[in-house]
Amino acid sequence: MTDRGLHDLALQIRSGDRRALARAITLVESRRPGDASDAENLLTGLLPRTGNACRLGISGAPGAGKSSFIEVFGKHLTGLGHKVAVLAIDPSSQRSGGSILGDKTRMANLSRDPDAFIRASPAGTTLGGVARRTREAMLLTEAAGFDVVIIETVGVGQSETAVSEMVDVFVLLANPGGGDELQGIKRGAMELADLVLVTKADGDLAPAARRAVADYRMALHLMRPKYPSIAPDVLAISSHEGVAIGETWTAIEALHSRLSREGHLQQLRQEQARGWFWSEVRSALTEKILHDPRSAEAARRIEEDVLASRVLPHAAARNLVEAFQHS
Ligand SMILES: Nc1nc2c(ncn2[C@@H]2O[C@H](COP(=O)(O)OP(=O)(O)OP(=O)(O)O)[C@@H](O)[C@H]2O)c(=O)[nH]1
Ligand SMILES: [Mg+2]
Repeated sequence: MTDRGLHDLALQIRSGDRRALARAITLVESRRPGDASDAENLLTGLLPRTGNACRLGISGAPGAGKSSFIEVFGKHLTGLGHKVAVLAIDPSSQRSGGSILGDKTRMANLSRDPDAFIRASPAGTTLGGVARRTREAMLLTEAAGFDVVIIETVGVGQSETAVSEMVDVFVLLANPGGGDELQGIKRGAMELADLVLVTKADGDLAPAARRAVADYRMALHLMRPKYPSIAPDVLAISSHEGVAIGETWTAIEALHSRLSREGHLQQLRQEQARGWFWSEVRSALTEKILHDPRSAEAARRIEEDVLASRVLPHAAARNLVEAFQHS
């Protein structure tokens, strides 16, 4: 893209143009060599305009009610005058076709709302790659003036951890099962949660949802708190009947401003930036090693030794780095 083209794109994004935003995210996601430097220049120029959103992670098992919740929650927020961006990460490529299709119908109202922006990440990429592109897409949405950015992920594999490492507040959605359901929720996901929402608290499921709230409170009570003196809240919600949607935002807003007031937010974002930086250092080094024919050949040999249990991975890594340094 020409300098002029990039400049215009940046201006359009800053004015909140959703089409320009979508184009910019496509640029960030592109694997074409020329696009990488365009994306970097664009992001660098927009960086001073980022960081002002409430960054929310929303996760939960397949079918927990994420899309239904984001639809009504997002509408609630735009009704309050917020601008809401939803970025969906689905790390399992087989599922995403169906899930994205489902989301289009489940988030029909929100996707038509001029104050909302919805984007699903392309499937079939590594989680690390998806995470980088999602972080960068988040920065773009912030530069475009979206003040609530929701990053949605299905609670499978490591995607919850990846999302929790790029947001301010991590919200876990749980089915109203309690008991056995509770066993099914990974402890790791619970430990990441700043807020647990028990979904589908309506009709026949309402009593179960109330019991589940008590179960989750108890379970969270027994866990190591994320912040000393801030206990994660548990609420029962219904997206179908609009129960506790407003309360959910009130709780998130209160937590976000408390984190900000007490300095936790700044510290959290600094730690995230540090983690991001070092993870990029690791991938840049890996890329350099694999681009150098001799090092790549050494890597292949050393990897074979590791697979055959002839060398410890730790020692093998050290050998490879030393071979690369001297190449
Ligand atoms: N009774 C009731 N059912 C709900 C509610 N919210 C969602 N559901 C139902 O639960 C099912 C799953 O809802 P989704 O919103 O698609 O859940 P999801 O977590 O996005 O699912 P995946 O995208 O497949 O991971 C659907 O059949 C919904 O109709 C609710 O508030 N009450
Ligand atoms: Mg969904």
